Amino acid sequence: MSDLASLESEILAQVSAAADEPAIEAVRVSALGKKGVISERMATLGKMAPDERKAAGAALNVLKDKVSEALSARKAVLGEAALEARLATETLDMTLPVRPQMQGTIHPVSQVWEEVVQIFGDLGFSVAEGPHIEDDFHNFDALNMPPDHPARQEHDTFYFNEKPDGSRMVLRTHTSPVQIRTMLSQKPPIRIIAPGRTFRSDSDMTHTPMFNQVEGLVLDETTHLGNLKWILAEFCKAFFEVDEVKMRFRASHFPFTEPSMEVDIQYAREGGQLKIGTGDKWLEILGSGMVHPNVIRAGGLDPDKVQGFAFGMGLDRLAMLKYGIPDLRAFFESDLRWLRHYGFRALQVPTLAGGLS
Ligand code: 2U9
Repeated sequence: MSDLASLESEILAQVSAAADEPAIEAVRVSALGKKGVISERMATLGKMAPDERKAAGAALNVLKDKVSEALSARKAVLGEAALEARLATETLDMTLPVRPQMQGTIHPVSQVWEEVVQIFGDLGFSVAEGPHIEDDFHNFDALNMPPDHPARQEHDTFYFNEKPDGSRMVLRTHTSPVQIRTMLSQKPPIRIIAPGRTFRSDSDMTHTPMFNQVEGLVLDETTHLGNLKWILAEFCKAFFEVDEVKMRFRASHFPFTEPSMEVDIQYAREGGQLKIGTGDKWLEILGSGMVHPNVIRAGGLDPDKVQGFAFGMGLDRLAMLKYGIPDLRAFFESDLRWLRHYGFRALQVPTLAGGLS
């Protein structure tokens, strides 16, 4: 047997004997590595006569290819065997019961928020949003609430520290600044609702320092009180999911509307639950009115050309009424038992046409 042939059978025997990946790698290094036997033979080619070098070089290259192929093949066989061994030990017991998964719920305020957005969306309103931290102009001045207005007092409103110019930012006390911003940035006709968080320094069974409101604003050239009454009636029927609802509009006063009206709906108490749409009791659900000319002017519009109505209601209060939830404070305590009890499985909201979407 030639020298090269015996080297070949020696290396191929080592390859076959390699029992795992490190062993294969060791064979590779000893044969094909920089100081491996084949590489060393290659290094001697330079000293040979040209004819001899040609033949010996070709033979060494053949050997190199054979060894590389043998190494790859052995590696594949070992890899396959290792996988088989792993699969044999790592069995999965498909009969084991699955781990219980915690399922969250939709907060009643989120549910009611979506319901209100859906209903007013069906009525042609779009949703507007704005910052929670506001300046005096958008939260008070523009809404016809002069500096001496009681709502601006320290104990009613959350104020930030004074800025160098002496002004103070506030946590918005209503979502009305959103409508002012919309008036200043869009041309009438305007038909928007502004749902969102609001903040007042207040806390008892029916008041929390943070609460959610939804306000609406419609402005164009001819919008009148009749339109307001129709929109609110359609909203109440869709929201409380009843065919008829009796409403009462009581004269009231808000700085930003003139005339102003508080709106009550009729209800009955049945088995400790409120039943909306029937009965002989009155429940106040919202405030409304025709937008005050001063507010239209502050919004950059001409009150001789533009008119319309606005309304406001508490989203949290709507949730309490519709879903029979007694204490407002519990809404924001993140008590899991409360959330599981009053929360919703998935968002399903009533449409104006009736039914759920
Ligand atoms: C603009 C012009 C007018 C919004 C209005 C009410 C009446 C109202 C309360 C209901 C319960 C607030 O959450 S609550 O305490 N809101 O009674 N809100 S009219 O009037 C506006 C708003 C913006 C530019």
